[in-house]
Amino acid sequence: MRTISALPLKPDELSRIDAYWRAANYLSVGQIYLLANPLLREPLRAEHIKPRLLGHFGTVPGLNLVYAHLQRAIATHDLDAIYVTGPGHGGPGIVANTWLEGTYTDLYHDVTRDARGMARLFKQFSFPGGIPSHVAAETPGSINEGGELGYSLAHAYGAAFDNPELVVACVVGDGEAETGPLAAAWHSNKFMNPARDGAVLPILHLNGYKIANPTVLARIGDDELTSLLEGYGHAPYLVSGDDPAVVHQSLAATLDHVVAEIHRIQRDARADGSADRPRWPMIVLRTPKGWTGPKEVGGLPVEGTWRSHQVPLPQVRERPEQLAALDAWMRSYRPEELFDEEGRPRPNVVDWLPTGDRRMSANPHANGGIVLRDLELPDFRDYGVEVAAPADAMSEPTRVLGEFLRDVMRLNADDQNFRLFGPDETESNRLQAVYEATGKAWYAALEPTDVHLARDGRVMEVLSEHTCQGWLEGYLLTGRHGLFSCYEAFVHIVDSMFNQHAKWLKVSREIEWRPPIASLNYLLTSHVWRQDNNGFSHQDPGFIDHVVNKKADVIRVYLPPDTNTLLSVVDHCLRSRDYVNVIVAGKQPTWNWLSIDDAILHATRGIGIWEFASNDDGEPDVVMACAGDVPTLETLAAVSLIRTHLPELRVRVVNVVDLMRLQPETEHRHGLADREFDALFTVDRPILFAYHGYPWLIHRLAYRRTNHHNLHVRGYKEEGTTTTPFDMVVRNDMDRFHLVLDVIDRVPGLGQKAASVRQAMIDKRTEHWAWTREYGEDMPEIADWRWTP
Ligand SMILES: Cc1ncc(C[n+]2csc(CCOP(=O)(O)OP(=O)(O)O)c2C)c(N)n1
Ligand SMILES: [Mg+2]
Repeated sequence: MRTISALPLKPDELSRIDAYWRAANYLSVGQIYLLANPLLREPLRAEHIKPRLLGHFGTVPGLNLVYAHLQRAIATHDLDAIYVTGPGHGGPGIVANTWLEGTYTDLYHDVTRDARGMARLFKQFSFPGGIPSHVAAETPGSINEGGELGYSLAHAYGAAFDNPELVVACVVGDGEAETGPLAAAWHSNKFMNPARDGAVLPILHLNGYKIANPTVLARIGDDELTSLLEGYGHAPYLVSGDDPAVVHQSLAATLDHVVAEIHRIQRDARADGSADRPRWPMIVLRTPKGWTGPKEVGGLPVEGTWRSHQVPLPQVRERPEQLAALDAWMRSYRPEELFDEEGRPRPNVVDWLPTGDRRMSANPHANGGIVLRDLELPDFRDYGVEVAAPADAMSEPTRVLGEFLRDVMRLNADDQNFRLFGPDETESNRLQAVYEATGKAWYAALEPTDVHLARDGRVMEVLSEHTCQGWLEGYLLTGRHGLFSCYEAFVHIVDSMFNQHAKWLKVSREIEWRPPIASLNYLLTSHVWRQDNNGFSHQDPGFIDHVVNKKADVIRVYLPPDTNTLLSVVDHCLRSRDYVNVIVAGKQPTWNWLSIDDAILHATRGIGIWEFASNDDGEPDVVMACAGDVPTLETLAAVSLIRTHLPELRVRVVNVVDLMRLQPETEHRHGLADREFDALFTVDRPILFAYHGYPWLIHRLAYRRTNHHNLHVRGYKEEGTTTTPFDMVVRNDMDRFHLVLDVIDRVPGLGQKAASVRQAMIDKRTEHWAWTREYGEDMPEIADWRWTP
C-alpha cells in the first residue's frame, strides 16, 4: 500500500494539532467518567465519578485524530467538508470536537466553553435527561447515527451527490466494514461523477478490533487488503503507527496528498472533460484501538486490544487503583496546557480552526433542512387519465406516474436536487418515462448494447437495496429530494435502515436547530398480488406492518386504488417533510375508478364512501371496505355479484387510501375521530374489509373502534405461488366469490335466504380451480370482468 513520507508539519503546527487532539481526547474521557471536577483541579475522588460508566472509548482517539487533521486540511485547502462517523459509538469524541469548535455552545447555550460548560458537557453524556452515547441527531454536524453499523459509506455518497464542492470524509470502522451494507457501498464510486458530484474520502479505521474479536480486514495482511481496496476501485494510502508525532506527520502529509488528488480528479473531469473512471484515493488508518488509554488493567493488556472497546477502567468508583489510573490517564493529556484558568480552550488549541460554516459541525450540508429548496412540481392533474365514468377504461398506474416523474426531473434539472433510486427495477416497475429526461448514473465501462446509461444520469440503480436506501438517506439528510422504488417483498431488506431513519426523524423533529427535511418516499410496486412472473419468494406485503410500529408522527402509508389517486398521493408525498411515506401501488393495468378531481378529493380525505358503488341510502346492511388496488377490484366485483344475486341487500363501499385514517385520532394525526369512524363503518353492521396486506394489521389499527367486533378482514395469509392473478386472491380467500360468502355468513338472517347464492359462489371457486389447472389462465368471466353501473 502506498505511503506518503513527507513531513509537512512545522514544530508549532505539530504541537498545536497534537494539543487539539489531546484536548478532544481529554474531553471524551471526561464525558465517559466525570460528574464533577472536570479540570481535575482537585484530587480525583469517587464521588466525581459517574455511578454508571457508559460509552465507548476504543474508537475515540482515532476519530479524534482524523477530526483534528481534517481541521487542518480544511484550513489549509479551504475545503467545504463534513464528517461521517461510521463507528457512531464514538459519540463523545465527536461531541468533544464540536465543543472545541464552538458549535456545541452556539446550539446548546448552557454548555458554555468554560469550566461550568465543561462540567455540563461531561455530566450530560449518557446520563438520564442528557445526550445519547452515539453520534445522534442531537450531535451537530452529524448525518449518520452510527449506532447500527454499516451505513456510513452509503450515507457519505448520498451526501456527495450533486454537491460538487463538498468533501465527505467518512470513517469506516474495520468491524463495520464486515457488514453487508458497508461492503456493498464500496461500489458507490462507480456512480460518482467527478464533474457533477462532490468527493467521498473513505478512511478505513483499522484499529484491529470490534467488541471482543479482531477484525477480518486487520488480519488479512497488507497485500490482500490492498488488492481488495484496489479491487473496489480505490487508491489506498496507509497511515500507520503508534507514535503520535510520527502519525501526525504521516496523516497530515497523506491528507495533503489525497486532497490534491481529489482536486486533480475533479479538474480532469471539469476542465478537461475526462469521462474516465478515476481511482479515488482513500486512507487506511492503522492505529491502536484505545490509543492513549490505559496500557494494562488488572494485569491484562488494554490499549491496542479489543478490551479498550467500551470503558477501559470499568470500576473506578469501587477500586482506588482504577481511580488513580483514571487520574493518571486524564492528566497524561496535560489539561493545564489545553484549558486556561476559566476552563476555556487555550488559543493555541483552537485559534487555528476553521470558523463559521467551514466548521464541520456547522456545515449547512449536514443540517439539510437549512439548504433544502422546494421541488418544482408540475401540475399532476395534467397527467391524470380521462375517466368519464368509473372503470370505463384501464391504465397502468406506475407507467403514468413515470411521466409525472419525468417532468419532475426536467423541472428540477437546474437545481439538481431530485433523484430516483432503485435496485434495477425502474423499468420493471414501469417508470421508464423518466429516461426521456435523464439516464441511469453509471461511471463504469459502457457497451454498445447498453441503454439509458449516462455519466450524468439521475436515476440511481444498483442491486443493493441497502445502498439505494443509504444513498437516498444521505441525499435527503443533506437537503435534497428523492423517491425509492422497490419490489414490495424485497424492501424488507432495509427494514432495519428504515428503523434507523425513522428514529432519526423522530428525534430531529424535536431539535429546533434542525429544520425539516424532505420525506423519505417509498414506492412499493410489483406487489404481492401481481407477482405473476415470480411467485412465493416475491410475495410479502409485511413492510407495512413493520413501518406502522414507528412513531405515528413520522410514518404515513398510502394504498391508492388507481392511477389518478396515485398521482395525487405522490404529489402530496413529494411536498411533505420529515415523514417516511410508504406508497403501495400496482403496475399492471388497473381500472380507473376515479376522475382526477374525484381522486384528489378521495386522496385528501384518505378514506371515503364510494357512492357510485353503494346502494345503502344511509342504512347499510353491510359495509364493504377495501384498501389497495387488487382488494378494491375484488370488492367491487363482489358488489356487482351482490347486486345480481341479492339485489335487496344495501351495501356501502368504503375505500381506504390513507391507512392511518383507521387509527384513533389520539394515536395518529391522520386518525379519524370515533364519531367519523362510526358514521362510515356504522356501530352495529358487519364490516368486510379486503386489505392489501396481512389482515391482522387492520385489526391492530382499528381494535378500539366501536364496531370492531363486527370487523372481518381478508388479506394475504401467506398462500402464494406462481399462478394467475385471480388464483392468488382465491388462495387467500379474498376473491369476489369468497367476499360474497362472507357477506352471506355475516349479515344476520341472510344465511338461510341466500343458501343457493352461497352454493353458486362455492361452485364458482371450484370452476375457477378446474379452469386454471386446465388452461393456465383465469376464466374469461374473471379476466374480462368489468364494472357495470
Ligand atoms: C449492525 C450492528 N451489529 C452489531 C453492533 C454491535 N456493535 C457495536 S460496536 C461493534 C464493534 C464495531 O467495531 P468497529 O467497526 O471496528 O468499530 P471500532 O473498532 O472503531 O469501535 C459492534 C459489533 C452494531 N452496533 N451494529
Ligand atoms: Mg475496529
